[in-house]
Amino acid sequence: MRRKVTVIGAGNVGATVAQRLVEKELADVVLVDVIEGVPQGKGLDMIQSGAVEGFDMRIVGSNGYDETEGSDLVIVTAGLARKPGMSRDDLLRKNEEIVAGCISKTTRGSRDLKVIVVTNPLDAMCEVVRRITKLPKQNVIGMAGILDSARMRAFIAMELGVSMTNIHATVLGGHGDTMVPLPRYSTVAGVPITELMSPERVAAIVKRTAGGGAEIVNFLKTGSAYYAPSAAAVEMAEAIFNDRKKILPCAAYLEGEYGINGVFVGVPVVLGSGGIERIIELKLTPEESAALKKSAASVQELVGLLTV
Ligand code: A3D
Repeated sequence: MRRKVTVIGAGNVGATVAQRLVEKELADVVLVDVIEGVPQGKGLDMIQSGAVEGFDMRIVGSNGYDETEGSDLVIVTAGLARKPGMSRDDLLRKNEEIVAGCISKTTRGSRDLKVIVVTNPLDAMCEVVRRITKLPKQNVIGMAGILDSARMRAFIAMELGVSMTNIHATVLGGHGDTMVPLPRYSTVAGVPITELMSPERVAAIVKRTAGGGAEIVNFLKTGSAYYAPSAAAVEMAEAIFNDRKKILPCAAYLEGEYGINGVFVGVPVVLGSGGIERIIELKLTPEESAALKKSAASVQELVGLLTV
């Protein structure tokens, strides 16, 4: 049976997510955006790329939601980027309105719908989706940790001159300044990086990881990263569709895990056909645990400003 993914937002992340989904033949895609012509044009362009790339997936571009009926998965990338003069709270309100508006129209006819959230501020937008859709908590999953740990893996590989595929990196917490990269749980072929490089180099990699998004924005000036973010979202989709039970860092709604309650925070989860099938609780040092709780508190503060 063909699977259907609705990608809301046909901007940089959304369009690249759609492209990766069809190139991997994971699902047919409905690409939705408010800008007239953009999802239609990008969708048609992508269909034509199938003649060269060798896929026959269906891609429908739309400014409405009729075509999204019966989706298996929705990936939410619609939103505004922060503009000069716009406060974090203004951005929160604007994107809350956009995400709430979009997601309420996409659940029609969908059984056991899963939603992957990408729009920032990520952890708060996951809560918007949970509240509006009333889906079980395991069906609402935020993309951030895979991206943050992919950045850390890339920086470790650059430092040590080894393949990124041999590196595992663990980053917990909210997506933002308070994220918690964990060098103790970051390994090269099973060996913790703390045994392979000096504390100063480890600290430099942790710092660069936490500023990884801003580093790219500083280069691009008018946009933010989308190649790695889209790859991360599609890894999640693949884990769900193929019931891979992959252990991936994702934003999950915690109810007591890590001593945190009622908020989305990035933690390692088992991702399979049931969505978040399990949350893995790592043993943390008191300092790591305090950093994670601080990160959760900053998410909670934003959630307190939501109006939905
Ligand atoms: P961009 O290229 O601007 O695309 C956003 C798209 O959303 C645009 O095409 C808009 O027209 C569209 N849009 C706006 N309002 C609506 C609406 N009501 N309905 C449908 N479409 C709408 O941005 P982008 O693709 O680079 O980023 C998208 C979002 O993802 C932003 O909020 C980013 O901050 C976020 N993002 C998060 C991460 C994480 O790691 C969590 C990484 C990268 C991007």
